Amino acid sequence: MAEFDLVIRGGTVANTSDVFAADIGIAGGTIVALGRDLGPARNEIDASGRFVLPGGVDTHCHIEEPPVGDVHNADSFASATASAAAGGTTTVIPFCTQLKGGTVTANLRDYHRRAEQALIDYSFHMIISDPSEAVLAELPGLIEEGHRSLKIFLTYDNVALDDAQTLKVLALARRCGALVCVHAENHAAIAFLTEALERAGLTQPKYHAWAKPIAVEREACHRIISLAELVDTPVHIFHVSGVEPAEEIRRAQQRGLKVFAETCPQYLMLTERDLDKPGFEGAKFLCSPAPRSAADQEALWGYLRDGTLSVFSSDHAPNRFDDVHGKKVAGEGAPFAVVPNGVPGLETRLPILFSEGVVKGRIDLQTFVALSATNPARLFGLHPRKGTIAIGADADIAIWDPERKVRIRNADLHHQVDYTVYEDVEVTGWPEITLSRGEVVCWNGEIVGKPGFGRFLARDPYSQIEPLGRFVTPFDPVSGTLLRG
Ligand code: DUC
Ligand code: ZN
Ligand code: ZN
Repeated sequence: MAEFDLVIRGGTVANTSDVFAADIGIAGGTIVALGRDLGPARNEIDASGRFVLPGGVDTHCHIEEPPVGDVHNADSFASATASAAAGGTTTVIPFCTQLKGGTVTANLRDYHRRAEQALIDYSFHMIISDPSEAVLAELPGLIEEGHRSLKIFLTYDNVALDDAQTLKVLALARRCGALVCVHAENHAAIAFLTEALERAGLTQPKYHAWAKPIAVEREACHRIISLAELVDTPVHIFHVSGVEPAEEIRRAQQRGLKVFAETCPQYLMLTERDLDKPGFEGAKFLCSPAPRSAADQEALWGYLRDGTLSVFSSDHAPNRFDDVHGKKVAGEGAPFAVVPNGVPGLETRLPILFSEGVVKGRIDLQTFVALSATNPARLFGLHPRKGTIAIGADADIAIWDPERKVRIRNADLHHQVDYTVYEDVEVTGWPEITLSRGEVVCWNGEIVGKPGFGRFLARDPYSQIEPLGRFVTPFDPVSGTLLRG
């Protein structure tokens, strides 16, 4: 009888720690052997000349969220996870939304039901937009079930929390062992700037960047870091767009705080000028925070290299362009303030990081693996099951052709969005085969995985979410304990 279900032979394996030549033996969906000339298997994949990498872990992507007004998510769990797998990603963490006035539990049950169509494994963040007493009472049980991250917004009318509400969520996260992820922009400042721009008749997409200059992000980063420090709980800051917020984060990390942060492809690839495309085209590129300058782009690579930004996510936002349920919900030429935010990117996240980063010499292969898989898996309590090629880990693997040249075309992508902001961008390197728990999900661009194969990943407590035990006064406001007289 064959020892292995599958052996991947002759490839170059890369982890965050090492790059080495090895065969990978897989049985029962997990990696059971790493070595040379592994014995017989029922199936074999020849990976010579290929990189064999941990499947990507995308810890920030919007999938099948409930409609907000008339805006609908174009992707279902099936289409989004097919697209993710085609781009070398094998785990996603999307968002279960609590809308103001609502509770979390019913939405979570509904979201679990929708996610049953996923082709790859998944976990959830819980968006908290209204931390009422009832919601704060239901969260401990839901966190205990393994929904171990919360997401809060400091802006957007229907979801923004004020400082008092933010502190309540941070304190609860510390009590229950959960990580708070933050969309950090100053809501009142954006409203003030937007109104002023509207009064002056400046409403085309390019003015989105004027309504959300980097100062609104810098301020909110500083604020969330300070509030988290007051209650001694870690925070993770989403979609850092440039130097000023990154400097706030770096300063906090240098002071020893558990402040984690990510950036996304759009902040490496787009600038404010993309919002100024002719006609309404700029709306395609409209995301928040807004794309910044070429100098910010280059600086972000430095923060990715030095670990200030330890996660690279897509912030996949599946709003169609030519559609009244997407960017054109308020009509072609609508003011920027009513255009849905975000760009799609589940499938292009890793090819862009590989091509712009590894191939162009900005990061090495190990850093690529760290940013795309290992660090997000560790930060969200999924490691070592996910994010590494190691004995005992799930056989979530992307086999990359590092030399394949691809001209990105939306027609070739697997999402349900009708555009990509990377149309015609040429990349070198593409994942050829993607495996989830030892099963092929995507083979040379063809999706062979099945909806329903993906499993929910419940997350136990883990070290990144432990508090430091360090307070700004001799009093712990969460436990109510006097630490010294
Ligand atoms: N910004 C968000 O806050 N969410 C979705 C996408 C985006 O650009
Ligand atoms: Zn956001
Ligand atoms: Zn987002």
